[in-house]
Amino acid sequence: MSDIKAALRAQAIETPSWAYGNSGTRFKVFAQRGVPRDPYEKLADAAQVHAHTGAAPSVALHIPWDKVDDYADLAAHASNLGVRIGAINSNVFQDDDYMLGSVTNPDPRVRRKATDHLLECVDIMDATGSDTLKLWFSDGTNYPGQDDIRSRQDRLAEALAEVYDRLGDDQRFLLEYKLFEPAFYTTDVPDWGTAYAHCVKLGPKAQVVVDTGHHAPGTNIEFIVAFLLREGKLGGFDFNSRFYADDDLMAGAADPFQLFRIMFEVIRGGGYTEDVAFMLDQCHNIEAKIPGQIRSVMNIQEATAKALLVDREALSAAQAAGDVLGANAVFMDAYNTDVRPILAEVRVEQGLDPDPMAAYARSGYFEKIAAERVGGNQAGWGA
Ligand code: LRH
Ligand code: MN
Ligand code: MN
Repeated sequence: MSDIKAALRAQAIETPSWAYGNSGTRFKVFAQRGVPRDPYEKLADAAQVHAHTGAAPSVALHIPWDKVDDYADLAAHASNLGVRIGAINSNVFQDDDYMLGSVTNPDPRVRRKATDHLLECVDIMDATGSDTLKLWFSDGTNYPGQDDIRSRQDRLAEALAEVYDRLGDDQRFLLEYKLFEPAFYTTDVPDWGTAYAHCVKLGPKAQVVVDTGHHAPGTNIEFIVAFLLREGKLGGFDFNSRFYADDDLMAGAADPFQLFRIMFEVIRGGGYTEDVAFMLDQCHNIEAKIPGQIRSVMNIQEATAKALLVDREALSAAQAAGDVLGANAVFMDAYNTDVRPILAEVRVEQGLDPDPMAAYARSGYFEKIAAERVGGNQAGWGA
């Protein structure tokens, strides 16, 4: 049990700056009280999640949503708040120029502009001390014949190679795939196989990131995790949950069993190290944002605790014996364990409140930001 507690104490879950801003769907962005007015305030909110969970020490930025004049100053601000800057997420999807694609656009001028943005993100990594660049491309086509599928792969490869060459020794990029949206016919990086093939060609500093909301319904995500880990190509996760498409709901809310199965494969595959980044990529459209992040962190901790509880020896023995029901029972025993008491103990041992949700609610932080931040409604999807 002490091993499990140590493993839980070591877990770090990165929260995204954009989770703290107003968000919504294309139908409506609902403004909430107290939302941050700038990246500095987003970091302050993220620091609250870390203060109450002890498990969210880094914050992902999204550029240009989090554009500031002085990134070193932003990193110093993070450090004063007890957190640090995590992955830098590029954004080549919100500019009129990108209507027909960014790095895969048929127009070389647009491709240059997009690649320059990615290179600028590496500059921001240098300035903030971030070691991870996250690349997601909305590129694709809507109609058969619209553009040449294969040429678009060539253009993608060319841009990725340029960014790869710009990375420092201790930096890496994670290539994110997504089945569809905003493109509806072809997507240039639609699946893990496409991302994997590009990353293999580039080398060890290119890895795949699995956003749990980016697959066709019914996809066995834990298989993808097992496969990528076995190949040394799993760089991290964008955790969120979904009922239909890329819903960006709280991790572990829609399918906690799937999250457990994923965490089991991470642990089984030797990926429970700082080399595999656990990041949240969520929007809190109707729920309060800071508690929404706290709940998500706790859901991941619970799935992790259950995965750590799997009796691996008993499981291997049952598997070797071909004992189908026995193996499944070992697995389910772990999943059906109530791990909330162990996690509460771990928190108390770390000097934290055993109940982060209640501790945050009692802290008065929300009342303070609601009074102070009048007029704050930008950030993320609401920008
Ligand atoms: C794309 C995505 C990607 C973006 C984020 C805001 O759907 O998952 O990670 O950067 O959403
Ligand atoms: Mn994502
Ligand atoms: Mn997404």
